[in-house]
Amino acid sequence: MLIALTFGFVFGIRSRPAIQKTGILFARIHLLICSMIQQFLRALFCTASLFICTAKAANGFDVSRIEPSHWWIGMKNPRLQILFYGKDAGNCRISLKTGQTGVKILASAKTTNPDYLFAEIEIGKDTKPGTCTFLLENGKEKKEIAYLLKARTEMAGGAGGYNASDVLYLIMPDRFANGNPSNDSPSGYLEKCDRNKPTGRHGGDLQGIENNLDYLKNLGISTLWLNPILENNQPEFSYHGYAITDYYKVDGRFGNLEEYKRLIRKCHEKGLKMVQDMVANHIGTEHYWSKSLPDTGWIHFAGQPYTVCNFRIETISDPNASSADRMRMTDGWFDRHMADLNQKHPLLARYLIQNTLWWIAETGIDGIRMDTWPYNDKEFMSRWCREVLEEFPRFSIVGEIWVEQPSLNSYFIEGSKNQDGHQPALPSCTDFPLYFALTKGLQEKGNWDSGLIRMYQTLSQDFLFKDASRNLIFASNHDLSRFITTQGGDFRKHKQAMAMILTLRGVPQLYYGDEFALEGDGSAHANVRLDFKGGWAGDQENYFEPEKLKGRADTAFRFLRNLLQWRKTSKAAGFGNFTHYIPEDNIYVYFRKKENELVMVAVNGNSSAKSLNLSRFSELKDFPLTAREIASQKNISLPAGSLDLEAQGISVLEFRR
Ligand SMILES: [Ca+2]
Ligand SMILES: [Ca+2]
Repeated sequence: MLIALTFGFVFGIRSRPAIQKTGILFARIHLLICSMIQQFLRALFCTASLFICTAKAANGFDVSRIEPSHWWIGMKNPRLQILFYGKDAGNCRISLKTGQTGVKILASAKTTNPDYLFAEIEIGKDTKPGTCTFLLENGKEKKEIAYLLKARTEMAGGAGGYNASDVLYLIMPDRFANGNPSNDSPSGYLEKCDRNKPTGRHGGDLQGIENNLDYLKNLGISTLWLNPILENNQPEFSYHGYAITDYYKVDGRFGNLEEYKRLIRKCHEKGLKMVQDMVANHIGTEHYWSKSLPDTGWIHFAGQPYTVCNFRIETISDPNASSADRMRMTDGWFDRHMADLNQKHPLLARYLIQNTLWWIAETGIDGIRMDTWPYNDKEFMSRWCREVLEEFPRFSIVGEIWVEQPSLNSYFIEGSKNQDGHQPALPSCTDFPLYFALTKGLQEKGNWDSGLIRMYQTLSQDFLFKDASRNLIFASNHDLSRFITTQGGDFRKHKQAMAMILTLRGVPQLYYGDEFALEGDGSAHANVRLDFKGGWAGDQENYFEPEKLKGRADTAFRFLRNLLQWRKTSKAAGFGNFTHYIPEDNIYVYFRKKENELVMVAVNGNSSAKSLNLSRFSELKDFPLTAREIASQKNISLPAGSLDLEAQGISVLEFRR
C-alpha cells in the first residue's frame, strides 16, 4: 500500500507539465492510466504481501528456549510463568493437549518482540508428577512441547539456611583449583583460558572445589559461598561471574549442572552448606536478551547511549534526593558490559523470582548472597524475598550493601520502620560499616574519636536492626584489599581482625587466603584474586597441604584453624548475648554469654603491651577466675584481677561454670 501510494504521488508530480500542454482530455486519460497503474501496483503489493506471509508460515516457528525448563508440583504458589523463545514463537497460540488433569493455562502474553511467548499456568493440587504437553500452533504449524512437573519430594535436599554458628568461606571459583583441565577452554565460549592474564580465565572449576572439601572441613569453616557460577559468556572479564549471560546454566568452564549438584550433595554429606551468589540487577551484554530484547522496557536505557549508575546508595533512602539522582542510581548501568534490568516489568519480575526458586529446588543450596542489593528496584526485592521465603522458610538471604553507615544498611532490612513507607524484607546484609570500623580502628592511634572507639560506636547502632546477629561480618572479600595490606602488613593486626570476626556478633565470613594472611592491594582486583597455590598441576607450592606450610603462612593457618575449631564447640561465640565496654586506653573489651559459657575478648589497639584491670567487668563475677586462653590453648588464672595484653594483641578467653 505504502509503495503503491508513493509511486502514484511521484507519477502525479511528473505529469503536471503534461496537463498544461495537452488539455483536460489528455489529463483525464493520464489520470485514468495513473489510477490503473496505482491499482496494479496495489494488487501487486498485496499479492507480494500474501506471498511473504505464506513464506513466513511455511517456515513455521521455532522454540529454542523454554524457561524454566521444568517445575515442581506442590509449591505454595501454584502459578508458573513459562517463557518460550524462538523465531515467531510469539505468534503462536498455546493450549494444553487434552487429557491433562490439574494443569490449566490461565493466560498467555505476547510482547513487542514476536519471538517471545509467555504463558501463565496453574498447577492444581490434584496434578500428578510427570510430563504435561503443551501445544503451540500458528495456523500453519503445530509443535508439541513436553514439560516436566516433578514432585516436591524430588527437590534436592538442603535449603536449610545458615546462622551465627556457621562460618562462610568465600571462594572465587576460577581462582581456587583446576580440578578438570579439559573444561578450561570449551568451544562456544568467547574467552579462552589464559593463566598469564591477571584478569583472564585461569581454569578453576567446581571439580577443583569438590577435590578440596576435606581441606575446608579441616580448616573449620562450615559454609561455602562461591562467586557466581552461572554462565558468563563475555569476551573479557568473565572470570568473576557477575555478568551473567544465562540464568539457567552453569558456566561450562566451571562444569555443568550435574557437577554443581554433586558438589552441593558432597558438601551436605560432610556437614558443609552452600551459598549461591546471584545477580538480579544486571545481565552480561552477551545475554540473549541483549540481542533480542524480550519487550520494550526490559532493560534500562536499551539502545540509548551508555548511562552509568551514580553508585550513590544513599539516594534510595534520602528523603531529600532528587528523583533524577535516584533514577540514575537504580536504572543506570553498573558497567559497560552489565545491562541494567527493569524489575518493574511484571514478566521480568516473575522470571527472576522463579529463577531463584528453581535453583533452590533443583540444587538444594542453603542460602543466597544477592549482589548489588540497593541497585535493584527496592519494591521488587521485597517481593523477591517474601516469595522465596514463603516457599523455603528456613532459607538464608544476605544482600550486598556497600555503605559506611549502619542506617543505610538498616533501611533495606526486614523490620525497619522507614519514614517513607518502604517495607523491606531482606533478612540480613553485608556489614560494611563494621568492616570500615575494623579497618580504620586498627589503622589509627586511639583517641576520643579514633581507634577502637569506632568499633564501639558502630556496634552501638545495632538498635537499627531487628537482629544484627544475622549481619555478615568480614575483614576482606573479593572486592577489598587483603586485610593485612590495609594494616601495612602488620601480622598482629591480621590476627586481631580474624579473632574479632570469629567472636563478634554476626555471621563470620572469610575470604580464601585469609587463612595464610595473604597480602594484596585491592585497588587492582586481580591482586586479591590470585590463584590458590597448589590448585593447579605443576604449582611450586601446595597450600592445600597445610602441614607443609612455612613461616607466616603456617602461623596464620594454625591461628585461624585453632579459632575455627574452637568456635564449633562454643555456643557463646555464635549465639551468646553480646555486651561491650567503652574502650579505655584504646583497649576494646566485649563479652559473649550463653548459659554456662562466657567468652571474653580484649583487643589492645596500642603498639605497647598493657595490663588490663578487670574490675570493671561485672560479667566475670559469676564465673571462676580460671579461663581457657584460645590462642595458646592453655588455662590461665586471673586471681590478681588483671590481664596482660601484648602490644597489638588480642586475648580470647573462655570461661565455663
Ligand atoms: Ca578447569
Ligand atoms: Ca538497577
